[in-house]
Amino acid sequence: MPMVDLSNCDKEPVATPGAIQPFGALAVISQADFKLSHWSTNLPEVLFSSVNGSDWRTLFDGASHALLEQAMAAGGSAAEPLTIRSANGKPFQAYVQHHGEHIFVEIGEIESDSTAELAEYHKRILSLASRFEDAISVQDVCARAVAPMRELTGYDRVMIYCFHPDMHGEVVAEDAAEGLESWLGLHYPASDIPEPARRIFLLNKLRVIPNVAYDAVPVVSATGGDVHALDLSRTLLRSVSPIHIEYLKNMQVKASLTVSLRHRDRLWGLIACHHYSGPKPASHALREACSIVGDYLAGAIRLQEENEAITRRLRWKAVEEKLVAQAGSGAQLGPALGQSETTVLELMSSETLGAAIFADARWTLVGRTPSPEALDELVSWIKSVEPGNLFVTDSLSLDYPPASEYAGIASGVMGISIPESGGIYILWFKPETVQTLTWGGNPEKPAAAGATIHPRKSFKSWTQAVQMKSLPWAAWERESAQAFRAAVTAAELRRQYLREREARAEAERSNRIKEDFVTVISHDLRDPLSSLTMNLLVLKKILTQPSQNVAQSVLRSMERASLQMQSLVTGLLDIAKAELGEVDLELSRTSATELVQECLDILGPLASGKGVQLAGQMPQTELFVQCDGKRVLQVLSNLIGNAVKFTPEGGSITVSLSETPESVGFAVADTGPGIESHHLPHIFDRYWRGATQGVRGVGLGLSIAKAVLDEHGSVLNVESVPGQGAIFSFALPRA
Ligand code: BLA
Repeated sequence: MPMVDLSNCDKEPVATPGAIQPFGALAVISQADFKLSHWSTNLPEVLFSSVNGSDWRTLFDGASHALLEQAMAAGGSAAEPLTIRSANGKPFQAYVQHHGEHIFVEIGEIESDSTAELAEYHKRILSLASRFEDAISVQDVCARAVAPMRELTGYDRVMIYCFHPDMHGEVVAEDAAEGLESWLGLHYPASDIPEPARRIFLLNKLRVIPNVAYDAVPVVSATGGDVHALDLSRTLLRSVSPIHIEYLKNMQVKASLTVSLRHRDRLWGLIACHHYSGPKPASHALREACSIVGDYLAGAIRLQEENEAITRRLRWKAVEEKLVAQAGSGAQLGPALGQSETTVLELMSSETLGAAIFADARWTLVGRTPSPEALDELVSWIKSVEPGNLFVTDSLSLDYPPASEYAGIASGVMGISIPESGGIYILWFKPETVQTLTWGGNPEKPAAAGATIHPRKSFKSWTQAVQMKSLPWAAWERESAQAFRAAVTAAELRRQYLREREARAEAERSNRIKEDFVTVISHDLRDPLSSLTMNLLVLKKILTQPSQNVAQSVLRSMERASLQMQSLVTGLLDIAKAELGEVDLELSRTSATELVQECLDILGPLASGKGVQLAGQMPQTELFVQCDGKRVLQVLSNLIGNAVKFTPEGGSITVSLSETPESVGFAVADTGPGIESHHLPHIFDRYWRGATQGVRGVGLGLSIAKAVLDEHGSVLNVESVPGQGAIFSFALPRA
């Protein structure tokens, strides 16, 4: 059997059937000219008077003209019927109402003693309403309503039918005559009550079908116009769509009365009353009573919903407050929200079994979640499909197939993003819940005969497994997520502000320390050191006698020590100044070739003294760079000095220059022991000495070299293969 397109149900002309049910007659008067524009073909027969042209007055007696005119002028409302008489004096009830360009006059038999009936209903309504007072839930309210409602109306079955967010419905309460099979808990697809029918329930609270097996009475137009243009949605008599009649007949229903339960412009559900034992008229008093019960019930449901919402809101607000306090306690955001006493999981319903927080570039996971790698991919997909800050689905793998791998963990996902705070994501997960909905009849199989759609014949329940789907996210869960998003955004902004303030204070503190350090070295240490060195030199000059040889040697050693100290102090000062940004480079066009040559000249003797070969490798043409020559010389001689220190006898050191269009590269390569890779990150630390004990001053020299190159906007690179040597290199811009 081909699948039937159920969206066709939405195309049924429900509001404009061009016919009425036969429990009354209809006269439609044009607002423009007060002429009769349409009437139901049973009108003459009901009134025992013929329709003559377009003058509606000919239908009624003189006294009724005034009554009707008054009602028409007043705008009309169908609430209270007027008693009018036909031209030959027979009394009728008439309901007059305006809608669009028309005035609708619905005419019916006079009912006996409506007032007494209504008084009786009134008592029952009050007692029914008082039962709602101590109800504890929506479910409870509905359960309390059905039996009194059945007693009051006398129908064989009274159900409360509630619409789910996708507009499919469920029977949430039921009271039925003995012997009837229960439909409580059954689900029905949205197409059973198409959208146009639902829309009418927002305008017209009541729908009465006193006899399902009726013959529709056509409506005709005085001008021969299209009767299907006439909107009958506000009338009581509007004829029922044949599809729905067939549906009711399939259900063995002989008469029905339906009352809408609405919250302003939202159709919450219906009270559906079925009668199986035969046709059942609904008097004016009964309709009024049902309408009032509908109002009470809708109000009581709303109250419960609001109570539930308030309770939930209070709970989640308390959770939110705790979470924000935890987040503000200084710990990182992820652990604060996911690994503390209260976690983000508690913001959602108990079906939410996992949550993941992405903050500070890492995931913190709570409960059952996909892996961090899967989460990275999921988030980038969400970013590509949802530009907003909230993403919600209860069937993730439908749009995102990779998620079918972890449907058992995350078929439902709700996510919030807080891009303002450095890209924070919080996701919540609901597992796949293979829901077994018990449908009243197979919703996908209405019998299709030819091009016409017919409703199902079988109402045997069957279960439908909805796979790869989680339980839906409730409106309050979205609300909770969004409120939490706002709270975290505010808290994060505040944290960022505090963090920045702290960092600023820290930077100021460390600068002050460096400044103090520079002052101490430059004055308090350097001055006495200089004077010491000077005095040593003087002493050396005075002590010239051979007997003073011992003293001489002591002096020489003191001199070496003091010179070394002085160079150390100068070095420290250089670094401190460089870090404070106080080095004034004297940039000029300098010959790189000459710089290297100079270094080779200075350090050549040192190298050959150690039995190490020192050689230059430079292009023929002289290369020029933009730099502070004195300082770069310091750097180069430092690097070469180190190389000499580390290279064992017989080894070699090569100082080379290379060129690119923009820069000149300097490299000092040695054949020493090299540097272990795990030492590489530390060699620029100030006092690092490497594994080779006893060789002094290396660390400081390299830090200075690095600082000087930093100032030049250059970087000191090092490569080394342990056992084969090391290469230090840097580049300077060409001049
Ligand atoms: C109308 N269908 C309705 C109404 C109800 C239901 C309550 C409105 C009642 C009324 O107008 O009197 C359905 N009734 C139910 C259900 C239960 C119940 C689910 O008691 C459960 C216990 N119907 C179909 C299909 C189509 C369809 C497949 O099953 C479409 C092709 C159409 N239903 C349909 C139409 C109406 C309707 C067109 C409007 C009838 C009208 O107002 O003219």
